[in-house]
Amino acid sequence: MNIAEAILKYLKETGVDCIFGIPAGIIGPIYDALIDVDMKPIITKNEAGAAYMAARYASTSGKLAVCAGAGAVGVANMMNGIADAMRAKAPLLVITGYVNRWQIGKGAIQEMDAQHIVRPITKYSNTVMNEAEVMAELDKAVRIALTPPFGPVHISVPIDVQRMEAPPSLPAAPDPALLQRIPFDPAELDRAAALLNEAEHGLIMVGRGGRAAAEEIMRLSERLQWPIITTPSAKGIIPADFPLNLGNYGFSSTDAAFEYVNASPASCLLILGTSLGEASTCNFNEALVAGRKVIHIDRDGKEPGKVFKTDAAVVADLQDAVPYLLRQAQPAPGAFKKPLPLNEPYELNHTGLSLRLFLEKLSKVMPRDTRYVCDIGEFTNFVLKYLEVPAGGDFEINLNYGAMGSAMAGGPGLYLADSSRPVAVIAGDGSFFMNGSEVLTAKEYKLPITYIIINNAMLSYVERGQKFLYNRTMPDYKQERISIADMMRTAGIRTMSVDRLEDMDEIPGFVREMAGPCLIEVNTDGSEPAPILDRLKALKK
Ligand SMILES: Cc1ncc(C[n+]2csc(CCOP(=O)(O)OP(=O)(O)O)c2C)c(N)n1
Ligand SMILES: [Mg+2]
Repeated sequence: MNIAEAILKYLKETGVDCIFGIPAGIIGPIYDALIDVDMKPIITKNEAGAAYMAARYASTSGKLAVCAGAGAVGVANMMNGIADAMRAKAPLLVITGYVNRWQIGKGAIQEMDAQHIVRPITKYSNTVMNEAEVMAELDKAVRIALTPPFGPVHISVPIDVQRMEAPPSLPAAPDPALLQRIPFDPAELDRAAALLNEAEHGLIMVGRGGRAAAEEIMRLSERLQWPIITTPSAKGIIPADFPLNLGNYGFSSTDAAFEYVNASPASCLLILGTSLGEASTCNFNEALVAGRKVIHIDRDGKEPGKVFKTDAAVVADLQDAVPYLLRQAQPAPGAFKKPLPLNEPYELNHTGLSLRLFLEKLSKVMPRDTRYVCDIGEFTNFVLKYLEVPAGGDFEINLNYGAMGSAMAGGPGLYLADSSRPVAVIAGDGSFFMNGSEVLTAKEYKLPITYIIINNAMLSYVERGQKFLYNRTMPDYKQERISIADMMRTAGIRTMSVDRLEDMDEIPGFVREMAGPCLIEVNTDGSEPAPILDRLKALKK
């Protein structure tokens, strides 16, 4: 067995079931060895797509995702996806090939120092020159990726090393469940419980870390009668119709969430599983915590206290911490009354199709258990505020990194990690033109993903943003309208167009029994004012 084969054998034993990437000469032995193992190669159209797919695969499942490509040209294309995985705390292993050891320094084709280029956006990055050390280095990198806080790791292996005979004994594959256990301090949790019981009114803020303990969080919310607000990354964790869910807070808050944070008697804030990034805090606005006792529980010890001062900081897994609090929490005497609807009524203040009304209707025409993956653009503000994700569904976005095109390419990653529920990508025309070629990867592998493309024929976020910030814009942000549905139809993708809300009634039939991806083009004229002021005001600060 050569080293390339040994690497794949080890990964297979670790539970890896697919590898994302594009082959190249210097990673050839690994792609050759892939033919003989039971692991699905996902050959994307661009390594950027491979890295985003792997990032979404890992960020939604917590499973190790693997991306393999050329050390120079391949890893340069992967950069955005690796950085995305870093901000999403997603366990991603990047394996790149390097030139032969004897060629180093001579100017070989595709010679580039990938190790140091990706170092700041990984938890670990190394080039393994000594064949005796490859497997131990691989094992070390994988364990680092799978130890909370998860993150991307990289190893680079010269092509001649990949071809050499592997040592007879290989490291034992890690047990991810064991690596993920976090011991917690019950005394800190007791302090947190005391603070909960002292406060008459309170508020629970749930971040993406809450995904693992959603049921228990809802039981705690019911026991205390404290409403829940969710960060953009946690959208979909608590069903929209849960009687204590006030919806999204931070970037494009619902009106109800904003109101409760800014004008409620809540004297205690329980923060669960969020890094409190700019997008979750209205640009680190103290309004969230002002005059309140603050409890922050996260499994990443760097988070509690990083942004806001805490009265109790607990480093623990929410699956342990929330049931513990639930056992100690006193039931509330009164009942919280959720204000409905969560947002001010719609007013016609634009021409063309309303994106708000489209999104308010979307979850009623899509399968209830759809997992939405949202890209980055002005439409994102509408999605966060107005899309309601019902019980059984889910939502995924990486707003902390905020890369356009991340969901266009990332959608297949979600489906490959868990094919039990449908996946729908929501993206703009700009995001489509950036990474839309990965729709064809979904076609190649017959992945039944619904791409919902909001086509306003412009980069609306920059068009509106530049106008707001600098009082002028340039015509180049607007583009001649191109029918994305026509383009994709030529490539053999099933498409439909939505020009009026009534067209949406065809969606249930259109997305039934899919044998591959389909695309719904939503044509708007971009004139509807978006709830975008938070982000723009933050840029002005
Ligand atoms: C990779 C990347 N480049 C640039 C940006 C800055 N940016 C944010 S949104 C946006 C425009 C997005 O256009 P589109 O997808 O059409 O959505 P719209 O804003 O029109 O709703 C740009 C350029 C970014 N976030 N990511
Ligand atoms: Mg656009």
